[in-house]
Amino acid sequence: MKRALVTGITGQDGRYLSELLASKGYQVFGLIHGQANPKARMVMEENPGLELVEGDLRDLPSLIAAVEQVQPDEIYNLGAISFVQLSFKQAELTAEITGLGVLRMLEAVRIVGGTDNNPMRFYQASSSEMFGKVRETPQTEKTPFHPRSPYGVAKVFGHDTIVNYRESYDLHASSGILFNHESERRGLEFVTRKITNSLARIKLGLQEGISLGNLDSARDWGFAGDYVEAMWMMLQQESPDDYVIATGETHTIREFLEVAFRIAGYDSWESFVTHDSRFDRPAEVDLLLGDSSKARAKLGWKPKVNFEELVLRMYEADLAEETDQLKRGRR
Ligand code: GDR
Repeated sequence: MKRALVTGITGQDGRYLSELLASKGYQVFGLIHGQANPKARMVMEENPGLELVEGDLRDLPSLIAAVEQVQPDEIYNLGAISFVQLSFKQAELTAEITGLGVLRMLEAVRIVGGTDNNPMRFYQASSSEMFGKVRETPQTEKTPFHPRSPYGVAKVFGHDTIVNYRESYDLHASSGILFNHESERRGLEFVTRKITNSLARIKLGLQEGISLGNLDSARDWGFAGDYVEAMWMMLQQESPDDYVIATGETHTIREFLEVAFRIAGYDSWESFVTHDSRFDRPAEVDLLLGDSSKARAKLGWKPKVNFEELVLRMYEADLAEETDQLKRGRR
């Protein structure tokens, strides 16, 4: 039975990935910090075979102990402060966890090691935010980075550290440069879920409108469930490498609003949306569009859920959830 250690197990991707790995027969271990982490119970209920291990990406000894205890075949480093806007307010903490956390995990792997015949394989969650003020469109593995937030800067540090450890110590360490990936499990602070959840509440008469920031930025949005498959595929390769994971389609926030409101049965969205400068960012990433030809050719990966289907499934899940809460008198 293969053993996988996943950091960020309570996040959207950690939850999809642990289900995928369990379905493939892995014993999955989730790194978790904090004694009374409220999300621990949720992930245990979703994935009863999961085992939780104490550890904190800020604390190398705890990571060494976790890797030593679990002896994983594969490590997926998904743990991060992942909300770009928050990273402007907590820049140092973001560098500490999203950036240095990668270095610490790699050090733990290097120190504990695997056997020569079975070295531990490492996946790093790199991000399209690294492209920031994009130098070319579409973006590929070769496009230079120009991050626009403390989060993006920290991810570039993590990404470069993966390359350096791969070259220095011959580690089987791969990076997935994942473009935005969403689902009904997305946190409510991210724009897609904020829109679908607010829209469901508007439909049920629980909310009047939505306050948003910049509507003109464009993102290459895919479905998170498809993207965790790419993570696993990368670690099944003979050699480690970096891969862009994206749909190859880009849409503005406006277009997301248009599709979502149309699905919900409205003719237009404009009268429901107001601008709130609190959601504007000091520096913005205007346009992301990924070219995932390498992953498609080498891994045989391709996205299964398209943009419209993604918006629909998120809206329907939010409508069902809000309706249920309403019936139970919780709204
Ligand atoms: P992003 O995702 O920053 O691309 O990073 P997010 O959904 O937060 O923002 C997308 C775009 O929407 C604009 N926007 C708003 N964003 C939020 N959150 N709230 C608003 O009210 C709002 N109004 C407009 C933003 O300015 C931005 O242009 C995500 C994260 O998951 C990262 O961790 C990950 O690495 C990248 O995707 C790929």
